[in-house]
Amino acid sequence: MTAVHELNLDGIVGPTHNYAGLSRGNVASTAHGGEVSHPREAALQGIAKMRLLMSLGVRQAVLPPQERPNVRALRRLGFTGTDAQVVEAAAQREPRLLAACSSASAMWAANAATVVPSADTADGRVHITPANLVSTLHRSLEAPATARALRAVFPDETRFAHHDPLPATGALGDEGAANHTRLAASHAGGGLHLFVHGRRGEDGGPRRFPARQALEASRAVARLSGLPDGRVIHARQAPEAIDAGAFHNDVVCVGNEHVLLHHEQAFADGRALVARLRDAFRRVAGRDLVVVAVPREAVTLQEAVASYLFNSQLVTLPDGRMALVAPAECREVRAVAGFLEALVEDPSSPVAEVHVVDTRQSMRNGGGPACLRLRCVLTGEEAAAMAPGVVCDDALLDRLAAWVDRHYRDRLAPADLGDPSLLSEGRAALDELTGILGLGALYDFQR
Ligand code: SUG
Repeated sequence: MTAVHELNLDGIVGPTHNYAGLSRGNVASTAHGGEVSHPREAALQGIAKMRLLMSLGVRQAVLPPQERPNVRALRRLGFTGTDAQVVEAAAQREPRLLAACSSASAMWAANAATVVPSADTADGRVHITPANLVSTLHRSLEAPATARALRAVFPDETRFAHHDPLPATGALGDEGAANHTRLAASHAGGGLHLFVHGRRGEDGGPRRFPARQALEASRAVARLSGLPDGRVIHARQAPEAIDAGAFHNDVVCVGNEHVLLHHEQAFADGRALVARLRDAFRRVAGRDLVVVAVPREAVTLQEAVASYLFNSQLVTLPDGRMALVAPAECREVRAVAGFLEALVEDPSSPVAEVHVVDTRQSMRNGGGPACLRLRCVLTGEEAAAMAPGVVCDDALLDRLAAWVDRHYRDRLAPADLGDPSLLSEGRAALDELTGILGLGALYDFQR
């Protein structure tokens, strides 16, 4: 059981999935703020995506949703009384704060943490650093519960090193694996780690939208993970990419093993970066890096952001070829559809297959297929040391789909967030879920 493989930990979409327009710089979140959402459909789309990945031979596990609305956070903001009174008062007096405290944003597991495989770390353990997500209020509330959930999923401290999230300040803004790509000759080989930031400390950065990831945060995560300098490259996101709506690097770039697919305008000084990556990769992996840089003439940044082409999952198939699991929107943006057709037809292309997946409910909040998963490269022994109940097979996905059908609302309008029964419905659902996943008393309300 030593075979090293990729396992995707997908966030289960929570029962309060809604469109509150909370993320400035995320154009989908802003465009769809105030619309009616469909939590049941959203969660089932996530489960269907996991089924597709499993049919491609990729292993899959789940990360449970967080409790929302977050009554503890509302109490910290001065609301008092019973839990129902807290929610009702917040709905009346601070509906924006209630929306932030009700977001199901923990579903985007690519932002949960940075995970560094044991082959690359000084102590031979997998290193896990939960992201502080301080750039937005609603996401900053995730970190403590994410840290707790990851410890429950990877309980064996002899194999998994859990770090605390970085201090919660803008100067150390960290958004997790969405700005981190591991490149390697194969999953089993030693890796080169590309960390991408949008700014240095508080200065610099784009003009229109905020840059979320700080260089100092990326450096700290690399240090905490025990990565030697020779395995790390820090790169700056191009301000124009952020200003076009690429609030995370995984909106303009995806890598897998020895392949890096990126938009030509993803990075500041992109050509020099690619040259550095090629050099370092040859040294670390002993082979050439395959780089597919998509030029603006083929796909503009706006088309990349509208389609989430680069938020596809690039995965290795059991026979060693690669497949791209792309959001359905890629079929609807003509330039992107044409690019993907040419990519699979080109015999020299590293991508053999494209599969499209419907993640529209999540996409309307700016979260594509890759946002919904946290990639973990694990040895067989490490995978076997995970909490067994979260690792997916068809039977678990069937049970989860039935659980969603039983507990989730069909629709949620912004005004529904003030309905205190959403809290009791959510607790009933999560209480049953921890039983299904065998995670014990994970939530405050269970303790
Ligand atoms: O942080 N959207 C998320 C989307 C995260 C996508 N993740 C990656 N690219 N890896 C965000 O902006 C919107 C919530 C709302 O508006 O209701 C939101 O949080």
